[in-house]
Amino acid sequence: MNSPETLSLIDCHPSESSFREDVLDGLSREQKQIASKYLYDARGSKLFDRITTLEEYYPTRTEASIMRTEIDAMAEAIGKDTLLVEYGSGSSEKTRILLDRVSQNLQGYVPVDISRDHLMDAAARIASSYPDLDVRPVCADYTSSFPLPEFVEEAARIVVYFPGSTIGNFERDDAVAFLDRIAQAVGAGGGLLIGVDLRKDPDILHAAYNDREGVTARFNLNLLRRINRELNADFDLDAFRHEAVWRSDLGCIEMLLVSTKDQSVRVGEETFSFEKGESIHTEYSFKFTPEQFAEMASEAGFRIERVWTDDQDLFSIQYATVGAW
Ligand code: AVJ
Repeated sequence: MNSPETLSLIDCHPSESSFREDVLDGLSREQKQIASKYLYDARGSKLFDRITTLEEYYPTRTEASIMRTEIDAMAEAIGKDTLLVEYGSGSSEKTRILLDRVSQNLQGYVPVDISRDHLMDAAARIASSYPDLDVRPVCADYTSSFPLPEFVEEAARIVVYFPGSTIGNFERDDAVAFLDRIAQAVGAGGGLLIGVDLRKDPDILHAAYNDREGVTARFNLNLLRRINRELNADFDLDAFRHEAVWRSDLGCIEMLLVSTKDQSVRVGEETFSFEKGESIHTEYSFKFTPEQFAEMASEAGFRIERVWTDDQDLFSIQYATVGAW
């Protein structure tokens, strides 16, 4: 079924002007901020892939090991003739563990990602590894609404796969609103297979977001490089440093870019001033207790059916369904 020429793309890539508006708006705030989704340009996506292989970054390998251990139960939850929609598919490597087991049962696989080239590379690789699987990539910002391929009507159900604990990048209200949108998208009888990172010793968290090699620092600073290139700005990358701190008051890791001196930076026609020590907020990564996540999911209309964890309770994968409305 699959050859590179037949891999059709639904392209809803956000316009460059929304990036500009969001950056100008975010840098005008009292606490300067830029949404974490903008970390993932081509270089950012590559750096993130490297983060997932770091010794200190426990989530990816822990999630993969839970997948391998519990794959039969997950396959049973997903069922037959399901349309599997993956949000933020990235390099789709974890997906292979799932597809190795369920690809024959699926009606189709829809990887959704904001980084078009990364998406198309990954989708092409998946398509050639699973020649009988109908792969329909969608380039979109999955935090806003986007169309699913039309063949969705033929599916027995829709299951959204959302690994990586990216749900932790949303503040609580936004996370519930986002889960609510997933519930609407999959409809009654639909499901959500989601990776949810758990509360743990802050030292483990600190190490995971401040790796010794400095890959996370480069990932964070890449945002300024991207703004320089795409928005004609003049950030001095040597005058900002990466910081990631555990916020026990909020229950999250907060990632910042901190100005190391008083300076002003031009972005297009506008100028922004920074005091020494002033920061740009670039990411929250919330860590949940199982109860906290169940509460949020239920506010969005999901019921948690299964929770799988590793033997140290570092990470969880949860299966939730939408009942009849
Ligand atoms: C995959 C988005 C959940 O928050 O751990 C990794 C992103 N940021 N290191 C995370 C990230 C810094 C990652 N997410």
